[in-house]
Amino acid sequence: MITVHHLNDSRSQRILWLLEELGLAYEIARYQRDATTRLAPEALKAVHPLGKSPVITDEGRTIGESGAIIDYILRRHAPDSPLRPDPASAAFDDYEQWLHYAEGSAMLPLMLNMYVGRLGEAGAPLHPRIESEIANHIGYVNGALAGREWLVGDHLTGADIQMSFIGEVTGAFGRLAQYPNIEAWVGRFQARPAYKAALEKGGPYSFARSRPSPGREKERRAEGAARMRACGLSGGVCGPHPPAGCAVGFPSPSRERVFRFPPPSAKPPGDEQASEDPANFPPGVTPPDEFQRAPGSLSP
Ligand SMILES: N[C@@H](CCC(=O)N[C@@H](CS)C(=O)NCC(=O)O)C(=O)O
Repeated sequence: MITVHHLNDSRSQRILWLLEELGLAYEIARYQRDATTRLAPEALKAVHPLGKSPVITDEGRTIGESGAIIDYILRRHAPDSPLRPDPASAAFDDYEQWLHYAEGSAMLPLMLNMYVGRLGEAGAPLHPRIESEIANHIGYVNGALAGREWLVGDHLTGADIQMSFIGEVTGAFGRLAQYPNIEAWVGRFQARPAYKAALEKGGPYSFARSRPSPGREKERRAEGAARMRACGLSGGVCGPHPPAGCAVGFPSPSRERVFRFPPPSAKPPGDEQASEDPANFPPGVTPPDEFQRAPGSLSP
């Protein structure tokens, strides 16, 4: 039986989705990210030397890399599934391209955006190149989806499942509104019963939820800045005002966030109790979306 070594809130979610689409029996071995760094636990290295997820084990074999796993499962366990085009067809060539493209090319500028964003001003010279590569790649995917529901042919294939993480990360960075074909496609695949079943089995998956579009982000910044002025603070924005204090932060998903309690009136500026943990929002207060990811995150 296939075992999916599943790291919470990660790319292995798409392998669970594939298995649900196919209706194959499988087991989940669960691994939990470090709460601060979001890195995988050492235990994953006992399964595969890289210690990354997804990894599957099956009949004595260990397979890593999402694209290879999707190929393996379809080839060995469901060769006639419509999720895998006929290897003799031109559609199969497109399908293979997407399987490789997702992690081989499209993820790179998205990852760079996350890592370089952590450098603050020091990373500024790299941003134009990163932005143009995001526009290049995500624009390419958006163009490929123009006038069609799925990436290959007229139905869902493993290519959509492999590429789904690209669409979802684009959404998690608040960029989907710029790419309406991707946005519609993400909505389409997230509505599938098998996708939902996989979510239930996999546990909380933050990438399923898109952040507000840049237009809405601008409004939220303005609202946050007004709350900051009301607090007599500057240099960030304020989340929805907690009853017991002030939440100060920077809304960009790529910038460091700091949360400070209690309100500045209770302690002199610079001496506030600082916490990077959204859990430190007062009881009953939900941190705004942009504060959900821990600033020490080193892995999407
Ligand atoms: N290209 C690989 C990427 C695997 C990967 O980096 N997975 C992340 C989770 S999305 C991971 O395991 N991160 C934990 C860590 O690096 O410690 C694939 O698609 O399988």
